[in-house]
Amino acid sequence: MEKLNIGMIGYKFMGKAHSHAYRDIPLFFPNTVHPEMKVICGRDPEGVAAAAKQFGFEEYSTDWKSLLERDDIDLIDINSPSNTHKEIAIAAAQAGKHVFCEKPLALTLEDSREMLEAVEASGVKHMVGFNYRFAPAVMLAKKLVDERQLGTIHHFRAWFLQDWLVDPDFPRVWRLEKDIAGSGSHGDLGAHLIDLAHYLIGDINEVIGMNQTFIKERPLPSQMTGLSAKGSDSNEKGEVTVDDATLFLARFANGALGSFEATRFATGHRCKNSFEINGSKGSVIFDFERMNELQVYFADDRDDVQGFRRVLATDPSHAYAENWWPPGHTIGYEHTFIHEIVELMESFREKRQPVPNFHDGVKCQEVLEAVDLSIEKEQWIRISDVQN
Ligand code: SOE
Repeated sequence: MEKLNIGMIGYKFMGKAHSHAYRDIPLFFPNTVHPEMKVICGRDPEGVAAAAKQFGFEEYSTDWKSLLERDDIDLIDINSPSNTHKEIAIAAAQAGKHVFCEKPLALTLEDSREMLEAVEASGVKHMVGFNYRFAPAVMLAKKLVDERQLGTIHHFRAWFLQDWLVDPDFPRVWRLEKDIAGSGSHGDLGAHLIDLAHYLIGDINEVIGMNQTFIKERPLPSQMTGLSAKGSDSNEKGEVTVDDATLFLARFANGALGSFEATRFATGHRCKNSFEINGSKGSVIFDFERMNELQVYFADDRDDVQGFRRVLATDPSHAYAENWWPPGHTIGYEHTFIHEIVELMESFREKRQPVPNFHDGVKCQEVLEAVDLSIEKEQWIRISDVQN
């Protein structure tokens, strides 16, 4: 079996999710290329040493550049904060390494374009981490749209609701700093919705948005912490420089209308990534909290049984399901990453680019930027205007 040597940068939330996927692939997808977990890299020697041991990497390093000089590393997997993506991805591509980068691809559209240029110039493979595409129920929705089972699409409405910032004492973590994160709910959650919209419905022509930072200052954290940070004991406060919530409307190139809502202030909702598609012949509803299910409505069902049916996407006819458990035995969040990385591994076996790749990352960044511009100018912005 062909093998691919992985060098990973970053070892927190996404580093763990990707590592888990690398470990599961030989067991559940034995016929694809096998990832070899070579080196994991991070700034804190103790933290990264512990992660290497726990995740199963052969070695660890505190110097990401050293990974690029090694002949035994084929792919650089970037899980570090968004402000590091550009430098690492471009350097990796120039060193001839394949690149897998977490979303959002970059802090700005311009940066993402430079990243795309670099990977294209060096001819390496490139992938961006839009993992929700890989939930089998989402892939079923895509199949129904592509087969025109839902007819002409009129509406796409999507919402990604979290509530981890409602407490004003939650510390000003790096995700709330524009210089590091690029944006707040917009690039973190909205980026997933935009990617799903591109995947399921197609290109967006124009957008208009609004946003809000509800709490403008927060106590500074005592260390670099993530989503699971508890209240800070610091008296010193720092400015929140990103959006807490961003909402926007969109017109798709195919005539459909879209509405998008991304927020970290939806009290009671921990990670509700959902969309609904309404077409002339039917509708579908996906809710990540019930990620094994797709609700499906067909307008030509008999009158007396009209209604949404609940389809459990765990049968052999559903994407990736044959590699898992017998029908009805459900899968979880981590499986979206496993499927995503199977796509990456398959791209090596089939000698093609994986999807979604940096082209999709740039497309997403175009919409993110157009929405920001529309908020600044208080007007509709055409995507073609930010493309030029
Ligand atoms: C945190 O807001 C987060 O973990 C995102 O960074 C992920 O991309 C999303 O999947 C869930 O929420």
